[in-house]
Amino acid sequence: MRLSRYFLPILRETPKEAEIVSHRLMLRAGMIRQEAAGIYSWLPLGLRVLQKVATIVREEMDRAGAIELLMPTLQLADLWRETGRYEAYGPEMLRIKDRHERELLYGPTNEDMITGIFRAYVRSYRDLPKILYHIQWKFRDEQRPRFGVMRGREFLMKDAYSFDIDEASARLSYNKMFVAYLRIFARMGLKAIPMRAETGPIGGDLSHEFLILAETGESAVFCHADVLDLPIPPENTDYESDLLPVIQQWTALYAATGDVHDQDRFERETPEAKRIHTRGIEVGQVFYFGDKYSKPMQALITGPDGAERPFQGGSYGVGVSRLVGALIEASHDENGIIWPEPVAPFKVGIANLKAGDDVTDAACELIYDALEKAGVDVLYDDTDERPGAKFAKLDLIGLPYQLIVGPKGLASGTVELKTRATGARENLDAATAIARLAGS
Ligand code: 5CA
Repeated sequence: MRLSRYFLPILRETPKEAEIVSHRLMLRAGMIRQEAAGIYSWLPLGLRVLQKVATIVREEMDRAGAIELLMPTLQLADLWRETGRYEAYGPEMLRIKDRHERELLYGPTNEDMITGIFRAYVRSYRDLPKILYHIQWKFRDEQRPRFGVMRGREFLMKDAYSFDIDEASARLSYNKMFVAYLRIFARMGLKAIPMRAETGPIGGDLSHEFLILAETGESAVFCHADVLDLPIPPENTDYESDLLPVIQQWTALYAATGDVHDQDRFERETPEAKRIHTRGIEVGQVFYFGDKYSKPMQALITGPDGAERPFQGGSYGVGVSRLVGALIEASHDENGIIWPEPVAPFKVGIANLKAGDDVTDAACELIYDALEKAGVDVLYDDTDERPGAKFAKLDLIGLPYQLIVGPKGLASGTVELKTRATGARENLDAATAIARLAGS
């Protein structure tokens, strides 16, 4: 992409309304624009990150055997009346009427709808287990939308739902999602810790929240330091094998959010030097809730014994849009964002230090073409801004690499490759720089 043709509205001023660094940087870097409280447009740069996050989530869900579908954002109120949640959900639910005075709502979650879908088609234990998921916008009329996309009113969620014949089998589905979550966050370069959690309005008796540690997080967290260094299940994990040892390893050490924290137990189980008490950002949550929805909705499955029973369910959410903010909270410096490579909007930015100079332009074009052909996501700053402004912009938007191309270097046959995270700079000939960027 050529910057001269791109849409990257960088803000010079630090927006006053933004309280935390990720919100400030997302606004300044031209990633999002607020349309109403807690409601954002995703500008091109932000959208690229959102899509990369969603792709990682999708790949790991598919790997774990979950199946993607897409449910609508608008739902009939009658569906929610079947489970009693229409009344129970309260003012967080956005209620809407269509032209026929039919009551609708903008979905804050989809347990009721997916149960309706399942009920319509699946009758036999032979069709189980199943895990279905979608990546769809949700609306929750939060009392205090804040921190940009971290606590929005409209936000993108991946929500998965599991269907099993009995509790033992449902726990296997829960474990699959648990393992998939460990992989999802690790692939983005995040250390997300599963913690025992409250179940809230989703219900159920078994739940873990996945949190990344950050001072700006909204939840108090307490955990054993060693949980930060546990191994992530590998890509070739067999999701049909026994995953319990992984779950046990990850749940053996103390880790709890403030809501369920037990100080005595924490002190008993964790040596003082290992006690971490900080704040965290919830990036995902998994629930096992049994027949909470299938029973009132009469979503019945015939078991091997011929008897009908409600299926055993669980639901599994990932805050896809929240993750974009959380990633920045976890990775930035005073100059801007530092994207981990798997979620970076572009892998490399080329800075042409003397646009209009034939030799420099030609070298940049050559490098740009070669990188595009090699399939590298590249942003080429071909504008005639002065070098200092170009460097500041590239630092702000946080691409993992910068390729700095100017007449001086070219005279001695080199370009400069800067690594954003470390600030390391190397002078290389263009071919080596291209090979390096195309290779890793
Ligand atoms: N139905 C279940 C799981 S499928 C559910 O709704 N779970 S949840 O309420 O925990 O939400 C799932 C994830 O969405 C959370 O872990 C969080 O990362 C994200 N999330 C929740 N509320 C918001 C919000 N207001 N803004 C941005 N992300 C949110």
